[in-house]
Amino acid sequence: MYGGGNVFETMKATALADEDPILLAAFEARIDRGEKIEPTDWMPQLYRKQLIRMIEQHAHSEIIGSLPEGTWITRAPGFKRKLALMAKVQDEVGHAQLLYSAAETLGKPREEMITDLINGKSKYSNIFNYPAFTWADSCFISWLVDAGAIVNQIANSKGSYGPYCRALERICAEESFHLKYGHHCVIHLATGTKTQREMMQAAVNRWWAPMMHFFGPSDKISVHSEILMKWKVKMASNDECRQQFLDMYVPKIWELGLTVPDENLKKNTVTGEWEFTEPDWEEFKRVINGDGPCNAERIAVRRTAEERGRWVREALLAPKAKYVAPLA
Ligand code: FAQ
Repeated sequence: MYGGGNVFETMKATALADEDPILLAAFEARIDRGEKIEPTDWMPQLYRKQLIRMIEQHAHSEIIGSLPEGTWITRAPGFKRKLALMAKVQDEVGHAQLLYSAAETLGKPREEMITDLINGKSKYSNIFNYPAFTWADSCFISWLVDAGAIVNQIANSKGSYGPYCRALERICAEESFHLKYGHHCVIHLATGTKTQREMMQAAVNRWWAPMMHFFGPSDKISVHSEILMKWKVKMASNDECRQQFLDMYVPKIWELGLTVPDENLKKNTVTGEWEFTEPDWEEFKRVINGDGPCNAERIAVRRTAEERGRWVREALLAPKAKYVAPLA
């Protein structure tokens, strides 16, 4: 049972009332059989709208997500770390390109998506609105934020919309390298000098709350989960992903001698579920609605990049310039 409750029911009823019931039933039967829906297939407007919203937000998250780590490329400790981080950041931007292409198959032009991002109309992941103060913050992102992203994306790559699933498969393959790189960086710090260990612990302390928010609001209050899961766009709920992440990574964090800043965090041996302090959903709402520590900075950087790249886009789209022979 998801928290969208009445809001969701009203939205769904209004949006689906105009659809042809026979086409809708055939569409849902295809989804139930596990078939992929392709761009030229019939789909309800609500499916299209939800997919555009989710894929677009995902694309923005990749592109904005490259910023906190991107600032560490020149300061990463040593040539190998610089190279690896540069490749990772480049991959993240590439993921955004794949996702924008997948969203475009649903009819929203890329330019419009970018405009919505830089005008603050579209959301992107909460977690990239926090500052990466130290090298350890960058390592946390590379290991644990990528880990969280993989949990969600592996599940959704088995979903119903062909272009999104194919993009996710490729993205997950690359993210798994990021995860190994990030884990290696964290192991190095967590098993290093006292200063390195303290720096890593401070990063875990700073990033834990945003990481718990990362999987989205609890199922009780999630708005879109019900319809997205019914139509197999989301293959695991927000709480299921959060639980899977805790199950896979808390033991690994503890194994490194690091602690998690939540005294209520423990696995209930009877239910097998992790128990934790309820995340602060008011802070989450503030951050995703533009009022986090770095929202303004992130959008400003993106806006500048758009403006600086304008001449390249215009040159590529301009009719071929006339060749003028150089003077003899
Ligand atoms: N941040 O009803 P729900 C990455 C919004 S990729 C911001 O539960 P839904 C790679 C939600 O949009 C990370 N907003 O929503 C990387 C909705 O607002 P709306 C991104 C959030 O869609 C790693 C409202 O709250 N991954 O990290 C968040 O069913 C390292 C109600 O929520 C994806 O995008 C949030 N965390 O579930 C890059 C995966 N959570 O639109 C660089 C695909 C919720 O009504 C470095 N997306 N909201 O105004 C999804 O799986 C889903 O969209 C969820 C949210 C699970 C994120």
